[in-house]
Amino acid sequence: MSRLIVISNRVSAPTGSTSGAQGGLAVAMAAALRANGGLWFGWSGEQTDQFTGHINFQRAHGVTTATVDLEEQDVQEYYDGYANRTLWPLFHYRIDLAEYEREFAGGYQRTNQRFADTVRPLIEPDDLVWIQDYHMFPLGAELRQRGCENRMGFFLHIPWPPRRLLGTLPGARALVESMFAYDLIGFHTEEWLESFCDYARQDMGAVIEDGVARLGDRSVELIACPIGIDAAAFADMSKSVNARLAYRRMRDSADGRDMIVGVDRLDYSKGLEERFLGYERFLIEHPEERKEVFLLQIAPPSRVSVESYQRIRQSLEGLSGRINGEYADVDWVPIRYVNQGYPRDQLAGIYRAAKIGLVTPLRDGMNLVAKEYVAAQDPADPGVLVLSRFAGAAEQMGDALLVNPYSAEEMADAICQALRMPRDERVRRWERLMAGVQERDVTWWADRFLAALRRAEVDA
Ligand code: ADQ
Repeated sequence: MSRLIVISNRVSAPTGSTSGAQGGLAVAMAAALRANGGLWFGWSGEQTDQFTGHINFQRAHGVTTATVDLEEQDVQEYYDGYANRTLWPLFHYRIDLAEYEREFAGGYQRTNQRFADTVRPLIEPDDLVWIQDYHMFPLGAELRQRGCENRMGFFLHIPWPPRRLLGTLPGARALVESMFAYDLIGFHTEEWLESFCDYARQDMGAVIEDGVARLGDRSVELIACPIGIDAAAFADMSKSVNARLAYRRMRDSADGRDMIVGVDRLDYSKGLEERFLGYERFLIEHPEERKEVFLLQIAPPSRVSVESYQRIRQSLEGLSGRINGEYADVDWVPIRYVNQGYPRDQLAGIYRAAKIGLVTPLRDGMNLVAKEYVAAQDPADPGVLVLSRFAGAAEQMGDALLVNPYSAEEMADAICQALRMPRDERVRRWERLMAGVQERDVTWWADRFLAALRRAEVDA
């Protein structure tokens, strides 16, 4: 059987825990690597003065990881620059925030070439190569140029933007053309896949038939393959001692009030300002409910060196301060806004204590918080998921209350509906959501992608 080479910007070394303490992606990759052998390659997260290509191998719990340090300039241009200031905003429909700089594009290409030079000698002829996410679009083509004829798959964890938006990116064509080096490309949803096809067809003249896109003498198979969570482990974890303690702490501090919870990286794509405004609208329209609920928003800062992330942080501080100043009373604060991360077991307890999971990104490839919230609920008395129509997860989670996050009114109505929803309806909706979360978990996702990659037609 062929070995597996996973390549992603960052690598999560397995901890050996089976309790859901690690994120789903790390668990699924570790399981696939244990089953197939091979290794996981990526950036160490460390910076050096000069790129040396020295690989640091580590072996833990049956998985080999191989990481390299990057030069400071690479980190600035490839990671902070092209990945996080160009592609991330553009692919989340925020061309107003996207920065198009030649240095970023050049640094991105150079760093991908460095990754290709470094990982190429580690790849044996029969290995399956699986490259992850927007940091590494051109890596497949770079590896092909270095004589790599292996089966190669790519999975995109974020949305694919509409064709007219992508058209604003200098070099968009070349980027998409480079993706034809892969044998298989996976997206979370049909919608992202369709957008890719639209660009490839209309702007590049690709021919797409039966899930295969052809351009010149290259062809690539395309699939929608939604990622899931490690559902069984997460559900178990929601009953662990630490989860129970967190649950108790929340219930005690709630003092009989209903808790609404939001958990997100602090990122403009997650719609946090709109969420606060939707919640404020609910407070305005339902003064009688004011002291009966509160919103707990957990949002650990991310990508702090990027200016747009500093701005969103400031703006959320202002907004939560204003709303609290306007509506709080001596014995009640409407928003508890917390800027720190929590261990996953505590998070599970917090989700379980919340009557509503408010997951309202403006755009999201999938959104795993929606699935974690469902997995953590008490089957006898589950809470209600309020989910943005614009999260990839909405394609699978039609039993949530789906909302347009740009509409404060819709969000306010959904909060009200969720708070008043009878228990039997909550149970009915939750059972269907949970069945989906369990069936299509992260192992299902990895197995399905790898099975498709093994079957994919390979160009001669
Ligand atoms: P993200 O944008 O990071 O992922 P998401 O899918 O919601 O978004 O995953 C976030 C993860 O971080 C969740 O597992 C969550 O529990 C954890 N997390 C968030 N806040 C936390 C906190 N305060 N403390 C502890 N943990 C916290 C990208 C894409 C998504 C896609 C995933 C996977 O943007 O759309 O679903 O990759 O493909």
